Amino acid sequence: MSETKSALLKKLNDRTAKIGVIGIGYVGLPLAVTFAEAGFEVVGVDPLADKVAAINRGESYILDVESAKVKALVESGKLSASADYAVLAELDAVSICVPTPLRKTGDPDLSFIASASKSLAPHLHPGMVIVLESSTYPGTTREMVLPEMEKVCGLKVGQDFFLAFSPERVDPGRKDWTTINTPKVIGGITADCGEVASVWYGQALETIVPVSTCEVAEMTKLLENTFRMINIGLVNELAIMCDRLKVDVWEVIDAAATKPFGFMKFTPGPGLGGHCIPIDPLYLSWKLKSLNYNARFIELASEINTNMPRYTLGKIQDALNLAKKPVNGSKVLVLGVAYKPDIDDLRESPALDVIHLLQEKGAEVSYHDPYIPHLNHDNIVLDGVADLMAAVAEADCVAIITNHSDYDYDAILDAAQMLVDTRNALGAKGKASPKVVRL
Ligand code: SAJ
Repeated sequence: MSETKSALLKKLNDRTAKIGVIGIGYVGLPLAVTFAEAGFEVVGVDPLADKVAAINRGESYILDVESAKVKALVESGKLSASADYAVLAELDAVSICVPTPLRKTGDPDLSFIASASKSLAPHLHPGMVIVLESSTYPGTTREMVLPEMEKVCGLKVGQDFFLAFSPERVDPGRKDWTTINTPKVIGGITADCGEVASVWYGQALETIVPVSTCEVAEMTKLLENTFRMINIGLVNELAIMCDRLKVDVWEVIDAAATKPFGFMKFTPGPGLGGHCIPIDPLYLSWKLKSLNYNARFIELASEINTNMPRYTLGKIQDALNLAKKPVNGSKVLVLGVAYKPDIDDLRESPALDVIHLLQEKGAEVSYHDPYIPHLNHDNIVLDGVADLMAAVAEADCVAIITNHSDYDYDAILDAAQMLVDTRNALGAKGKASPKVVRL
């Protein structure tokens, strides 16, 4: 074994290695806290000064990370944050947890990975391990990150420094599966890279799943999220088919879910939100296009999911029609705008599309979300209604878009004039009520 590798392994095993996490968001902050709690000294590196300042004040801005935990780690000197990439020169192990969104054209936006790589490269030194966590197409680590690092003359990957990919598996709002206990897939540019990254992460995480290459690790993540996106697309189309057949799609799905094997329950909704599920699979289909292959499943599922906000508008029109009211001029209250229940994240939320569509039709749209008091997003500027039940009673139609657990659905059903329930939040009572239209 090379001296460089054995010296690094020693520091990782005795946890004297200094850790960096570039991008302290919903993935990076839990990861930084997890490494710090394992006994490493960790620096969160982020260009956003307010995030850096918050961490150094001992404050968390991520729902899943308690401020008390951050404060204790900052006070003990285990955790700090900086906007200065030069701190990376003092570190031994660096995770890159930056966003991988889509451009307006629908193509992958790899600018965050590119800029993180360019900012890190000047500080690369022998005996460093780097792990990319951002969800991306197979080949990114080898084709984008590695060349940046190898520009640092004389350093050889797998000998002088080590580079791997490990997909994040954060499910925002989930309490049972956390950064520590969720199995972690890791694949290196070389076998030595994979080994060093696995030893590092294995100090803090319970289960490491080593795979042979970065590409396998990158593709694993895309399978996980494509699996979800396609199955959500399937049940969304099932909702449309059941509507035509006059069959209760919710009853069908619940009945199918009684099958103890060979079935996994997904439920229809007003669209596909979040920073991963609607986006990551399109990284895969984009890459395959460059290889002259059309990933039809992904394209079709994306088309169905993207159409669900418009399908939801149709349901709201149906509900108002039952009350002989046009959309134009009607008061519509949207309940829940986060992209899924019990979190405060708006990214790619279908609620924003539904609000846009309603406003285009001339509806007077208001909203309520216990986690999001104000909307200033995608040209929608609205304050959440202050008195929920008064707004429910006053609305010509209430549209349940995100079924937060906080809501008293019985009271809402009693007080509303008409309701559209896109999440089966009202259950059997909603099914039985003449004033409820369901997906
Ligand atoms: N949705 C449905 N029907 C379903 C499930 C979800 O309409 O049956 C909708 C949700 O309302 C939401 C969107 O799909 O708008 C995505 O929901 P999600 O829970 O699948 O996605 P995320 O992005 O919050 O978290 C997922 C993780 N979710 C689960 O494993 C349950 C996981 O796939 C990844 O760890 C994470 O994305 C990620 O970072 O990739």
